[in-house]
Amino acid sequence: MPTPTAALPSLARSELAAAVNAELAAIPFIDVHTHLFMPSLGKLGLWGIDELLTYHYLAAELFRSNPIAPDEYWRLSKRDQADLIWRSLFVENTPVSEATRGVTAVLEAFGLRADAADLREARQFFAAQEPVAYIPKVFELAGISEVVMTNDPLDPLEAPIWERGAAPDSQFHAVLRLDRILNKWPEHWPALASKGYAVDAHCTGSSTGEVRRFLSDWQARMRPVYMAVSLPDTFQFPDDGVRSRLLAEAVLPACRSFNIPLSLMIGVRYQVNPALRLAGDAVGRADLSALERLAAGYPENRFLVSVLSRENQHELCVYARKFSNLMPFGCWWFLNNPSIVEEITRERLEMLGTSFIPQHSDARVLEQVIYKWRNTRRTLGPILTNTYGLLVEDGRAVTRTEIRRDITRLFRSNFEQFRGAKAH
Ligand code: FIX
Ligand code: ZN
Repeated sequence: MPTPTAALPSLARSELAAAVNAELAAIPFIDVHTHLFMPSLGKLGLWGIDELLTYHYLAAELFRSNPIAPDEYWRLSKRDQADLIWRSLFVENTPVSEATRGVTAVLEAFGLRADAADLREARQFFAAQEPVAYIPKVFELAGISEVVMTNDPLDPLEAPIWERGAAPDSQFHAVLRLDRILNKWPEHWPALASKGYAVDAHCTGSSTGEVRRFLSDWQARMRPVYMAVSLPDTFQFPDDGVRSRLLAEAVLPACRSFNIPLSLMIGVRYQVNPALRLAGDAVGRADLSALERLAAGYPENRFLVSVLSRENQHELCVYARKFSNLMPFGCWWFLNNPSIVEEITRERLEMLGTSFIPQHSDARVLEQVIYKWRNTRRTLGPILTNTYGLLVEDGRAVTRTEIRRDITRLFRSNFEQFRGAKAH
């Protein structure tokens, strides 16, 4: 963190861009949603060129530029998948998409050739990295101080590591992810029952109380900074289904007792093309009146909210103006492209001032934070400069200290305050 300085003189309009970009570069951000894993979670953590190239965003793009059938692609080794993607999207075609250009930005950040005909040099470099020493270097290149993970207590690979005792890491904050419980109860209630929680197929009787006990056990184990769930575009609340009952009787009371927010990521159309596996999800406009009823009905709860449909963004801003227990965050997934990030961020600044969280990376592979945060800074610079320029034009001077305060609020303290009590 830059050392605090006394208030600096007001800036001329011509000085704003340099001040904004310097403060964006100097302030380490908190990445409030990723799929990265702390070192003690072992091989769950993905890094290196083959993982970067086989990211599900790039797999989806491959099938548009190469005739290979998905089933045939999935039968290839990870190395062969990466070679095919490199050849198809980076050699035979120009890597102009957000996700392909991102890989070139990572290579450039490490001084590696982004126009190589093959992956020999890149593989040699990444194979020589030692993860624990490497992570701080990657975070420094990305300009982030810490990331928030996605941790699934019912994941058969991850849960046992936590149950054996995973060493915490101050740069990786845990999150209790609830998709299997809230969205797929029929498939997953037996896993809870097998662990001694008295739940049943229809979530009746002691089930919601037992889910609350399960959440309590995992809160003690993980010390999560929030709980989270991804929700379909069809999400309704309340309805007469299991998810509404679990939210009302287990999850929301648990969040209140732990003093942590619930993150709602709304608007996914799951597996519209199952052949693409993780790349098979799409987007749908959601009915955000469900969010209105949650925010109004549970004023003691705090909700981090990201919506996947561009068409839902403006109404999310309006709801955030009505309910201060809503915190819009990020330009999620298919929205994390400069053309859309600009639209969303400008309307948030216009309607919410600096009381929102502009971005998260959603990184699944460690080095992705390098390009995702470079892109955020590159997109945010002109937007903030323009915002301050309008303010100067309308008669209010701006100082460097104020710009530093605002960027710190947007990318650090909004989250730190909204998450509530510090993780133990
Ligand atoms: O639900 C989520 O956390 C989504 O971000 C992921 O499921 C999605 O695959 C993703 O990585 C988007 O960027
Ligand atoms: Zn995610």
